[in-house]
Amino acid sequence: MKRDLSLYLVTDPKLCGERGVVATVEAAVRGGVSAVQLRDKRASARELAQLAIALLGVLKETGIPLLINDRFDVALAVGADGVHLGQSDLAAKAVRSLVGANFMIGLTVSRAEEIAAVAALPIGTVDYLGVGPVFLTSTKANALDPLGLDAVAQLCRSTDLPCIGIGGITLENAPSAWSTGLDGLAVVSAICAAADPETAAATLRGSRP
Ligand code: TZP
Ligand code: MG
Repeated sequence: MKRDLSLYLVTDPKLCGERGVVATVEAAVRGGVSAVQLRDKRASARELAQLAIALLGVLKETGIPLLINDRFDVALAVGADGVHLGQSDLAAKAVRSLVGANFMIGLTVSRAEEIAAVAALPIGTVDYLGVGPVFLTSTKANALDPLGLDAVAQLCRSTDLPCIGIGGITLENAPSAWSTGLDGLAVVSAICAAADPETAAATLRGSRP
């Protein structure tokens, strides 16, 4: 099934604050996010699974996919829709050999060489690319330098896979991020740290030209 990844929320427990991840996702869904990734670098596998099960409850019957950052084992264990891998995680090819064709695999890329490596894989290994950081971000520890709009546009043009931009995307700069040809925008703080995540999501939703 082809999924809509055009407004992709990545959760952060700290930025969601007292409201919590589940209530933030509920609000963001009302505002129009089309995909959710559970990302919690500090959680144990069991904690991640528990939170994932709660989020699957929120997303049930919405058609909005839930992806798990890093941990395809957790994603499989709870029946989530996919995993988002970084360049240091298990190789997408190895993960694909262990999951079905309907299980989504996303991969973060920041350089032309990383896209070339994906292009060399069997078709269907990777479903979409997370491209970034687009702009400067303080959300991710040890984030690379921002790519900037021209480099993002160039990376997008070099692949047929859907490209989802991430890193420093805000309500204000979202239109310029769209101008690169990205297929979707992924945000953490723009929604998780917003006083009103529903309105933030709706504003981002409306930013697409
Ligand atoms: N990967 C690249 S940048 C980033 C991740 C997870 C963090 C993006 O967070 P924000 O708050 O949307 O800049
Ligand atoms: Mg990772």
